[in-house]
Amino acid sequence: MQIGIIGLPLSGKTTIFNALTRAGRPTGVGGAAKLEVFTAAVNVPDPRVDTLSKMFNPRKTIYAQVRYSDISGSEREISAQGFSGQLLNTLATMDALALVLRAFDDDTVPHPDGSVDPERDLRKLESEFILTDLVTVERRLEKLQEGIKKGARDRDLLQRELPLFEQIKAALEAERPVRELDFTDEQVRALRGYGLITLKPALIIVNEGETPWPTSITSPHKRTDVVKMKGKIEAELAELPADEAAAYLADFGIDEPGLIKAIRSSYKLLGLQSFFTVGEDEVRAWTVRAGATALECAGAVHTDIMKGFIRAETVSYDDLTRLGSLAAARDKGRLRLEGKEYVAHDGDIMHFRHSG
Ligand SMILES: Nc1nc2c(ncn2[C@@H]2O[C@H](COP(=O)(O)OP(=O)(O)OP(=O)(O)O)[C@@H](O)[C@H]2O)c(=O)[nH]1
Ligand SMILES: [Mg+2]
Repeated sequence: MQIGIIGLPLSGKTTIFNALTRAGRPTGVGGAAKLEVFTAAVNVPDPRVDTLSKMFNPRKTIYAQVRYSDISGSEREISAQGFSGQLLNTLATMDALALVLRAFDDDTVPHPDGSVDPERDLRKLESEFILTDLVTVERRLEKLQEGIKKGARDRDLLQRELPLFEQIKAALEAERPVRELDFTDEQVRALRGYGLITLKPALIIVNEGETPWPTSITSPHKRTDVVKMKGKIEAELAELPADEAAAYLADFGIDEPGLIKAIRSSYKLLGLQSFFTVGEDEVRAWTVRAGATALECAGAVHTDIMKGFIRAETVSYDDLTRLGSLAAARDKGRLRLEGKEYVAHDGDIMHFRHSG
């Protein structure tokens, strides 16, 4: 899972990136001359993995990972001339976007728009994204119409795509991001290659600085979420060992580190869940889409396991931790043998029996 951090100049993108990844990148540059992307991977904190690791005492404990990219130098493009192909290509590779909004007042940090106004900044960002998508969609519509007129060989397919892109165009013209529309699976597949920015789930990060900033920004849609962070403080705390940092949170009025809030929210936005594999060698978290079948889970581990799939020995996290061991879970009949079509639950512990 890769999340692109984007926002207006000096909104605190790099500060938030540091708070999320402990990357310690220099901040406060403002208006980098060219597009630069820094990516860092972080372990997804999951107390269930910690508990399983204590239980099995494995040689290795492997957490799921999320990658964040600090996309800097995009501001001129956001503010003015439209997006470059390079920026569009970068955004296209992201699974979701984190939009950082400045909601801190600080005389030492110049404000390009004169005052702090996260609502205005969000509208500005969204309308730039919408305009960019509109260009993409209009270009596609022209191609579709041309292909249909010329009697192209895939004419039927083009005919089916036409109303889809017309619907999207109408939404964009009404200033609605594409993520707010509902699509069938087939439509989602059809849209995949176009890199529509406003189709990507959006995690809005309100960077509220040291004091809470009242804001009316809410999550209007299932593919949008809002998280508040105290960027500067959290970036500083990220430099400390985890237990020390935890001790300071309450002092700063932080109920939960942004790192955890952002990751939880990203899983929800992207419709993801976890399952675990356990053993003496390794306890490991895996990420799959919510509603994944046992066969898809097997595929996440290895394609060979998927191909030779026989059964998935499955026990829920709650049952396993309540009963204390796999043997006890088996005795109590809580360790089930599931087939390919079984729909995995978040937190299932799975062991795949396979041939080959
Ligand atoms: N007081 C305060 N200052 C902050 C906060 N977050 C960021 N800043 C400051 O704002 C300035 C810009 O922060 P950056 O994280 O570099 O912002 P950016 O969006 O990455 O900036 P560019 O990439 O240069 O456009 C720095 O001086 C930060 O220390 C905050 O929560 N409170
Ligand atoms: Mg920056």
